[in-house]
Amino acid sequence: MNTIDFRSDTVTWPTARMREAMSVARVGDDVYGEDPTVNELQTKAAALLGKESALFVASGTMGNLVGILAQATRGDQVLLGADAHSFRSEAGSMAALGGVVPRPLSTDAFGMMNLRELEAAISPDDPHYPRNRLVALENTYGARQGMPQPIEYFAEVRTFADMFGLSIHLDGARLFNAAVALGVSAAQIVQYVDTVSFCLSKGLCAPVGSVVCGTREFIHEARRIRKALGGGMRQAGIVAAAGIVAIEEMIDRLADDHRVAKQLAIGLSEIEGIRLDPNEIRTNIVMFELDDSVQRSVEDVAQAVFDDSGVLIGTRGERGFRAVTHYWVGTDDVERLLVQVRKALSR
Ligand code: TLP
Repeated sequence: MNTIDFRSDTVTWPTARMREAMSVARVGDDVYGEDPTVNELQTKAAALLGKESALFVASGTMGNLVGILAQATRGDQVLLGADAHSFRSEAGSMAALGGVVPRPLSTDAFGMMNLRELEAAISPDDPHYPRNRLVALENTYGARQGMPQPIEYFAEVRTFADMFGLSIHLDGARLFNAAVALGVSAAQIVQYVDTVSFCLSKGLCAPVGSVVCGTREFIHEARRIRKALGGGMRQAGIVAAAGIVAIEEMIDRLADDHRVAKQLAIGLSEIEGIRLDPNEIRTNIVMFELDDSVQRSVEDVAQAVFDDSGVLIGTRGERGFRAVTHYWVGTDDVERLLVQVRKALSR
C-alpha cells in the first residue's frame, strides 16, 4: 500500500495467495448453482460455523439484508441495538426494501442489550402493533470499539428468543475477531443463532464478499432474496476463490491485529490530549478522543497526520477518531502514527 491506511479493515488488499487462487479458479454460473468455487466456499463456510448451508453474497450489508428479509416480512419487528450497524449504517435497507420495522434498543459498553428491555419491547398480540419476529445481534460490536461479546450473552438471548418464538440473526462481519479474542470457535458463538452473516473482505483480506449461513430451508429463501436484490453474481468463483483462502489461512492471524491494536491503544493513551482506556481495546478497532484541552478539530488533526506522513485515520463525530488494525499495517506503522499524532497535537 502506498498510504498506511488505518481507516478500516475494509481497505485490505487481497494477499498474494488470494491473487494466485483467483487466477486459477474454476467458475460456472452461480445463479444456476453451478460455480464450483462458490459451492466449495459455501460448503466450507457452513461446516466451519456448524450450520447446514451457506450462501455467498456481495457484501456485509447484503448479508444482513438477506438474513433479515428471509425471516421477516412487511410489518414484522426486529429488535436490535440502537447503534448496531444494520440499524445505523445500512441505509435503512430493512425498512426501505423490506418494510421490516426496526426496534432500536439501548446497549451497554459491550453493545449488549438488556434482557428486561428486550422483553419490554415485545409487542402484545394486538392489531395495533408490529409482529415480533427477529432479534438482530452483532459480534464484534463496531460502535463499541469492536468489543467481543461473551458467549453467555448469546445463550441468554437464545433463551429469551425461544420464549417468544423469535429467530436470531447475527451480523458477524467480524465474527472471527470475536472468536479469536474470546478463545472460542466461531461455531461455539453461532450455535445460539439461527442465521449469521460474516465478512470475507474485512480483516480476512478477501477483495469482495460475505457469507450467510443457516438451515437449508433458510438458504433456499435467502437465495431468492439475493436474486431480488440483484446479487446473483454469475461467475463469482473468481472472488469466492479468495474467500476460501480467507477462511483457511487468515483467521488465526487476527490475533496479530489485536496485538497491534493494543500497542496502538497503549501508545495513544500516553499522549497528552488523547482520551482512551487501552483496557477497552479487545480486538482490532481503536476508538479515541481529543480531550477538552485540545483546541484543534478532529478533521484538522487527521489531515495534519496524513499530510506529514501519508497515514490515514478515520474521524467520528466532533471529538472522536477510529483506527483499525489489519494485515497491511504493522508495529512500525503504529509507531509512525503515534509520532504523527503527538506532533499534530503539539502544534
Ligand atoms: N463497516 C464499515 C463501515 O460501514 C462503518 C467499517 O469500516 O467498519 N456490519 C458491520 C459490523 C460492519 O462494520 C460493516 C461495515 C458491515 C456490517 C457492512 O459491510 P459491507 O461494507 O461489506 O457492506
